[in-house]
Amino acid sequence: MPLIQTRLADRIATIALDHNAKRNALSAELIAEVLAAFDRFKTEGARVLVLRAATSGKVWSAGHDIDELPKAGIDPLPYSDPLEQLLRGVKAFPSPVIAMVHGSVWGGACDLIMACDLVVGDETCTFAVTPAKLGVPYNAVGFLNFMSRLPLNVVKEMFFTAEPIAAERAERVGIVNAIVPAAYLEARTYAMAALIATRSPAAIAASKETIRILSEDAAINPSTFEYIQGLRREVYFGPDYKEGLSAFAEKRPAAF
Ligand code: LCV
Repeated sequence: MPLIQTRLADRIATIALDHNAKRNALSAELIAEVLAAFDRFKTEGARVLVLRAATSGKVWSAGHDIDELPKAGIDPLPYSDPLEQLLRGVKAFPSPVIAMVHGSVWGGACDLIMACDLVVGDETCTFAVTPAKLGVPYNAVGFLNFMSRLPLNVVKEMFFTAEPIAAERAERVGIVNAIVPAAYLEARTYAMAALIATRSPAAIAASKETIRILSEDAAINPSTFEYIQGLRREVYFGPDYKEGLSAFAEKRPAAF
């Protein structure tokens, strides 16, 4: 059974996450299907892409598939990680990617939201970043995704508390472009998509890539990078990451 649904109509592509049994966890298998759909839609000339959940359940996506996180002692978010590949795929897709959000968004799925170009949510959407719950040392690019979008104090609140930010505040701090009533979420999202689809795809593709390059331009010298990697290594070799994974597997709160 496919883990996503896809559609292309009026030059608007849709990818719908459809693995509710695992709350649309971003597994390697689901991500491979999404990346293949990106390639297909790029070939078919999609002018805009809507990324959504297939059903209007409580959860948009539960984030990284925790069962696929390496056990302790290995970097849990390497460059080659499927989730990191997905984030790069969204940014590299030549047309705007609009996240349409109903329900809760967790962990790496928040990073996915940050990688999307536009976000439209309804009153049910919430956003929780969870490395501190799992003892995961987040990665530099991931932090930059949040830092280039949100005020630093909001980034720190999200990463230090791991608490969900609800719809009204998510709009106020800038996680989402607009919050609309659930009944109008689809119409509002696809109206925005239809408008974008009438604009110059060449100009938009150049704009999207230019903004990506400028927003990711963070000068850092090799010794600083190695220092950051050392900070992360202490965490994924340490007791917290082990406890975070065990707590999730045993369905109990972590005791750090
Ligand atoms: C695998 C899952 C998951 C899941 N993976 O349903 O950002 S970082 O650094 O932390 C990064 C590493 C990351 O993204 O980590 C993942 C962060 N995600 C979370 O912390 C969310 C974990 N999930 C939950 O808190 C709950 O599942 C939510 C609140 C999303 C939904 O709760 P609900 O009661 O509706 P269940 O918890 O019963 O989950 C249904 C099934 O999906 C699995 C979960 O193990 C369960 O499987 P079983 O039916 O086999 O027990 N599942 C949920 N999330 N991220 N598997």
